[in-house]
Amino acid sequence: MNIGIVCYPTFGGSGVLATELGMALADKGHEVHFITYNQPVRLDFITHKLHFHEVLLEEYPLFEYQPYELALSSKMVEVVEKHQLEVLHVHYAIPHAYAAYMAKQMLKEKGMNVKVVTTLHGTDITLVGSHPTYKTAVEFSINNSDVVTAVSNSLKRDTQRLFNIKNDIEVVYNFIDTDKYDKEHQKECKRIALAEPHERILTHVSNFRPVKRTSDVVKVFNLVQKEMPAKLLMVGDGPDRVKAEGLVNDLGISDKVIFLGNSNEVAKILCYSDVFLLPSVSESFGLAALEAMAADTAVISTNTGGLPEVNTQGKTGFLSNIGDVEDMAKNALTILKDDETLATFKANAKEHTKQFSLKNILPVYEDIYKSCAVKV
Ligand code: GMT
Repeated sequence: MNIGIVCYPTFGGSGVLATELGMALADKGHEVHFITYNQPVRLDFITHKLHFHEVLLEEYPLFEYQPYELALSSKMVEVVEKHQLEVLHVHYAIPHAYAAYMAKQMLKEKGMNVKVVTTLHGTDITLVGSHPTYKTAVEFSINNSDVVTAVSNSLKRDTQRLFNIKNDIEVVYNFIDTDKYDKEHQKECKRIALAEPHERILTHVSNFRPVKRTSDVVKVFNLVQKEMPAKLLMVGDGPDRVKAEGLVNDLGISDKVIFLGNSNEVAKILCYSDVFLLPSVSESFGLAALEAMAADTAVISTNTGGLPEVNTQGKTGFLSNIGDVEDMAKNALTILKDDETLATFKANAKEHTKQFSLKNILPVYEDIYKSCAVKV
């Protein structure tokens, strides 16, 4: 099929998922066209079946805000026409679903019928989308998509609670290319570069937005390192990074915490990890936790949103109430206390990722594209 994928090209989970999906579809022989303002960060190769169309913005002194939706919908029309796309799969409702609706209307005038699949990822519903500034347009775009998917049951429920939704929402879990993580593990894991052999390694990967509660990551680690030798790897960048670095300094643990910034090598970094910390205030799925689990890492998370659908209490890790850093630290220590317990949690985490494998989820999206493409 000829499929257009619209996403944020950044390190955020929705962009990562959309990019991995596009690359996997191209591997299976589909013609995939990414339409966005930059080359997606994880798009590390362009094959003859994988294309990138840049949405260019014209600077004009009158505009205090650039009208991105206009540029995006015009680009969508151009690419659909030129490459005969059957489906536009938009990831993250704002403004992608709205722009896709406009593109669809413009294409109708030209006698073309493109289908719009909207995947809801989380903050587009729970934080930003339901805000009165955007709510009307987001609700409209969801109700006017041909197919709507959500990345967890929790997000489906949130969407139905926060909006007046008239169409069905299909839950399609985020996925992981488990083979990629197996390959990373087969390569020599240079753990010694980051920690002494007797030290446990805890990791956090995020966009360092307030929703991730990165101060709690530092607080949990601080309690853990008081009980056992340990290091903390902080991967990613964002508004709260400076605050987290400040807290690390104040607690006098700078020699034990390494800030690595944004990275394209998450799989490689995770091969060092024993426990992954995700104390978010809201998380519709927690793709970062799934990636950690695929790299044999147990998860300490909050019990919010879709996290209980990914992390299983007492098996792949533990879940605590938001802000309960003492409980999170206690649980981390339970996992890390001896090699045998740690090995069991790591193995369970890895095993659990099988149900979220690319092999299982990719055909679900392919079926969605096929079924909506035949609808008139
Ligand atoms: O985590 C973020 O803030 C980024 C955001 C995004 O859309 O890029 O992540 C959301 O989508 C991810 C992929 O589906 C989910 O794994 C995250 O849980 C979700 N984030 C939140 O709900 C806060």
